[in-house]
Amino acid sequence: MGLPDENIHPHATGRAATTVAEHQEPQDLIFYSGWFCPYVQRVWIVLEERGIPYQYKEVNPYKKEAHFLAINPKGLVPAIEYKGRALYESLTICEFLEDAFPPSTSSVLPADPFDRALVRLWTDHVNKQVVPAYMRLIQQQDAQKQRDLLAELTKALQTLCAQVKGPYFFGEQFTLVDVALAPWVTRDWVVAEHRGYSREAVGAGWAEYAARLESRESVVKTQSERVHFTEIYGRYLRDEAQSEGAKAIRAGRSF
Ligand SMILES: N[C@@H](CCC(=O)N[C@@H](CS)C(=O)NCC(=O)O)C(=O)O
Repeated sequence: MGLPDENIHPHATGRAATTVAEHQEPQDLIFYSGWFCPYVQRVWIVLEERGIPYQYKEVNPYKKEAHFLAINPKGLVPAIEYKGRALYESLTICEFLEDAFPPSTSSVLPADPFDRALVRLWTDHVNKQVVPAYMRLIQQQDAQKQRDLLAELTKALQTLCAQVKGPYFFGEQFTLVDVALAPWVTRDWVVAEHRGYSREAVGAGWAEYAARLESRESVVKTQSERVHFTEIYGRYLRDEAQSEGAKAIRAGRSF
């Protein structure tokens, strides 16, 4: 029998399903996606923000199918194929899209080199401080360790919160910092419902900033229905904490 992860809902739902349906035609850029994956959503947000033509292909990365391992030897989504060449790692792909499709009307990096560097600096903070704290908080079963991780996550977000210029992180422009963070903001209800997280506890203006990210059109268009996330996260949170899937996650597999 395979891992339960192989049995996740097979395709996007809600607004994301409409977006998938609009991107079935062959294009130079093929986007290998898993509808549920926050790293995938980063790339998807950039594709939608920038209006880049792409063909959507759904992959279940837990199946480790040969055709997909040929695209990404790590077997992780997201991945892309552009004119026959493959690339993976969410932020690397986002940067590639910026370089390969030079900004005409929209861009997720500022024009000024110093500002670009600052955006990369804060994107790194999201990736190295916020995301690991969030992921470990969901997986942790021990109550005291959960409290410690909640404090760690809140602190990492407070550091960001203090820098938000508004309406977006870097001001008027919706940048890679917002892109890198948005998928975890749209999923923070999981830690709010099960781990005591509160947007208000992060600091003044955070709840408003989070709501702004959540309602950004590119974020809305790439979001599936909550019920199907509950199926996935539920097994790490409560009764199924001892399931094979949960053990695999704790053993280092990512989701
Ligand atoms: N660092 C990678 C992480 C990608 C990742 O962990 N994707 C998960 C789904 S959310 C995956 O493909 N997991 C399959 C596995 O662990 O076997 C990125 O930023 O793209």
